[in-house]
Amino acid sequence: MKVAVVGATGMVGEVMLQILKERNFPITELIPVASEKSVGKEIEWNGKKYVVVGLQTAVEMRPEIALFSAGGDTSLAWAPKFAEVGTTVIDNSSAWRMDTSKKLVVPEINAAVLTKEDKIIANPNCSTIQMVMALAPLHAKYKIKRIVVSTYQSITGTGVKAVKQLENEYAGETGEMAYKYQIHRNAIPQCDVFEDNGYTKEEMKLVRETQKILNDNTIAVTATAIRIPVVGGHSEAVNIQFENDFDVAEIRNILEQTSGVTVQDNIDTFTFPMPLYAHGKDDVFVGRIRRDESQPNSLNMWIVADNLRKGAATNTIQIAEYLIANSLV
Ligand code: 2RA
Repeated sequence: MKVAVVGATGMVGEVMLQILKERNFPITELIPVASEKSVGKEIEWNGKKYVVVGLQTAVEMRPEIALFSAGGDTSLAWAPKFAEVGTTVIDNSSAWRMDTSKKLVVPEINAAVLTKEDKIIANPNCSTIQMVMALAPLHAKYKIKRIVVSTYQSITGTGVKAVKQLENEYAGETGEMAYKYQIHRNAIPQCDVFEDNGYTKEEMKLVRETQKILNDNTIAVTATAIRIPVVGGHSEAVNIQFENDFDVAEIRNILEQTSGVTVQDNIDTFTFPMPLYAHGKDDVFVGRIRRDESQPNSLNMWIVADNLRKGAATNTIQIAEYLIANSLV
């Protein structure tokens, strides 16, 4: 399989390369792609050296698959060009997620929607992926009526500039700011820009993408997305109201049986998920599972995942693996 990684020198791109190697993805030819300023750079992957190429060169090389993490503008401009030469694009930006003609996929949940005709496939937002991984099996069993989610998001979701800002602030140095405010010893209630309704794009992604992936626009979702100075992954406090009542032990059992989900939930042994320990892992970790005693048919839980892995790179590569396994590329 000839595979292009578009954004190969970025934070998610580098994790995609790492995971392609970890999972022994069937690559016969790797095409690392980046912006003009990185063209010509050498990268090493799987014991071999590769020269970074530009987008037009990569299109002309006609890869079977192109894994994108290069921002929405690049994806809007170049994903169609790859698709025109027969490449299947799996894109990490938000550019195509809400396009009604494009599939938005978490393989464990809705990979079955994919067909040979899908040449541009959207990878959901990291905070959406980890939430729906835990909620999809519960929705199937108890039918979700409403979700209230507060996220506590890693600075790696913003990118290298944010990591550098935190390092500078740790060291008491000044430097380029990724955020309007200091992030060290702080919590910033803004992830991405604000929309007209007073919610940020990040919060509205949790609303819109959840409904699309679960294929149910009756699910009410409201979100608050917070940036905090951690690097291991995103954490989410989720309150779910179901149409039907449930048994907490059965909820826990369903989650324990769910592929890609690990339940870490025992307050007697202080066992619960934390980003420090989710870092570098592909599972979605769920704990603090408990009935919401303030209203009927309602549950609280805490969900943690590495936002660069299952939240981005791993999910993207799992989609590609599904396409290959089902002869869709
Ligand atoms: C963030 N989910 O964390 C967004 C984009 N990676 O900033």
